[in-house]
Amino acid sequence: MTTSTARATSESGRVEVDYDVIGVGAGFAGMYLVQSMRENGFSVHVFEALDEVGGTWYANRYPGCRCDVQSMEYSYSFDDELQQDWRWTEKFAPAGEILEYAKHVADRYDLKRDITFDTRVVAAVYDEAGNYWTVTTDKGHQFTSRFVVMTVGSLSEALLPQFPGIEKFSGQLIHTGAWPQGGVDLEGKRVAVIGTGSSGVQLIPEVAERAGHLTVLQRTPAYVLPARNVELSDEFVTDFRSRYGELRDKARNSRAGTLKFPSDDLGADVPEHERQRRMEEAWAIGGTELMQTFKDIGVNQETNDIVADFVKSKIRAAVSDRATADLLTSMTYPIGAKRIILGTDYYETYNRDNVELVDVSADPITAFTETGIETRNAHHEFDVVIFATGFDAVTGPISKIDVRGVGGAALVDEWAGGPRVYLGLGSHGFPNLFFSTGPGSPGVLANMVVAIEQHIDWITRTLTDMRERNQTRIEASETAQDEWIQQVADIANQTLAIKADSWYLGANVPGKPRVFMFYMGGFSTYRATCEKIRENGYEGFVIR
Ligand code: NA7
Repeated sequence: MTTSTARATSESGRVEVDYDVIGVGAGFAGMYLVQSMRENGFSVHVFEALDEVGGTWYANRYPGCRCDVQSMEYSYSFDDELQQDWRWTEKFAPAGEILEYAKHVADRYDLKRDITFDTRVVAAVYDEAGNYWTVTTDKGHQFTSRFVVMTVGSLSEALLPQFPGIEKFSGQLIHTGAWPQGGVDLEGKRVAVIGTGSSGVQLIPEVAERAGHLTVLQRTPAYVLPARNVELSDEFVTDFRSRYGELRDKARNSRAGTLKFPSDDLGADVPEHERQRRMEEAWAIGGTELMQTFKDIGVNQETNDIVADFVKSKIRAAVSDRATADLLTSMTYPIGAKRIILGTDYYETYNRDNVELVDVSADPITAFTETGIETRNAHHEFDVVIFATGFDAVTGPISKIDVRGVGGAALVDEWAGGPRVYLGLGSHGFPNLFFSTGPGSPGVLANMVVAIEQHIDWITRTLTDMRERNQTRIEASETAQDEWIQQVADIANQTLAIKADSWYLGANVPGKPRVFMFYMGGFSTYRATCEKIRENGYEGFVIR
């Protein structure tokens, strides 16, 4: 074990540290952390496990991967010149283009000189006496900092179900979240895709084009809305750029950090023919437009049923085989309770001769064999098995790090019953540790880039205020944290989102506590709350 810099006690009695701030992860959050801290005169360093910036957009390079928030909105707003210069080509950007954007930003602001790649943070330990953190990497190096910011990403810990016999399989096993660099040759092969969440839905039509035969193993069907992705015209881009400032403000003051605004009407108040007309219009526009048609889709079961039935009718119209259509429409949870999925030709793909849908809820996977997958009633032979099985979301990557707070308390123990974070930003017992888009904040329910900028800006301003007042220690109070967690739970409990076994609740990970991880009161309300707390002298935080 080596230590990069010897620590010494300065004349002021304060322990000297290597950096003011260490960030963990160089996705969009870690990159902006470097930029923002630097701009404000803090020394900062970020460690990244992969060998490139971009986080999830670097790891998820499976065919068809793209963002479900419009590209002109899913981008940084901190520098007007950047948003004026960068030219997005499509309404919903493919992962590769988002990665190019991330690399462009890294080069443009020379971010990489403050990022160490190929280096995973394995531990972060707080020293109470000296009020600093020691961060240990998998290379055996230690670095100290006054503050640590977890910029680890929400969907960075791939979930690979451990089926019995998986090690015996002689073909290729791939997870969508760790797609091989050089791509995968699927030409003419017998391919399985396990999982029909966002990754599966984006991937399946692409695999069907290449594979000899594709078997989709579906446990729960998804509500898939047509993305209707298009190339962006010069006129559109020019107009958007000319109004960027105003549009960014609108997004920041919206429910989801996007330019989507729900209707003011309750489903029950709209006559049946008008409901139908609205839903048809929204379906034709595509994207998440359908989810904006009535104000109460997310909270009222009857309104939700109207929209869910509409989608099911569209699926039936698209899929020619009756039994397959039955399976694809067999969802029993409310629409929107799991993350809504945007697809392109997803349902139509099941009309191809080389595509088969297997229901693994009725006939579960029991084991892998040398040549394929065994279900209770059948054996399927494959050359390639693709796991589109999702992620140990939000808390997964944090719990992989041995985080120790006051008195050596382990974060994983403190969070054993679910994450405990005030405002999604700081945790009691873990002073000077911040989370970017952490549990208890709107997180993935908002446009992630907007949410990231809001969090990093808030953290930077907090550190700046503390520097001005010669303060060095900030910690969430236990009372404020308890109240916030209760508020987050109360809001979630008023919605239909708790009625699905989704990764929002940790329900996809065996043994993970079932706790709704996101603040559902809306991004604009959340942002205003964070600002008010700051203006009121950081209410709920103890600073000294
Ligand atoms: P998701 O949305 O968590 O989807 C994972 C899919 O894999 C889902 O259909 C799961 O079925 C299925 N799954 C998971 N484990 C199994 C096992 N053991 N057997 C069969 N099927 C399984 O992950 P994605 O990567 O698609 O999307 C994650 C987010 O990335 C997405 O929401 C966007 O925000 C971007 P289940 O529903 O659990 O029955």
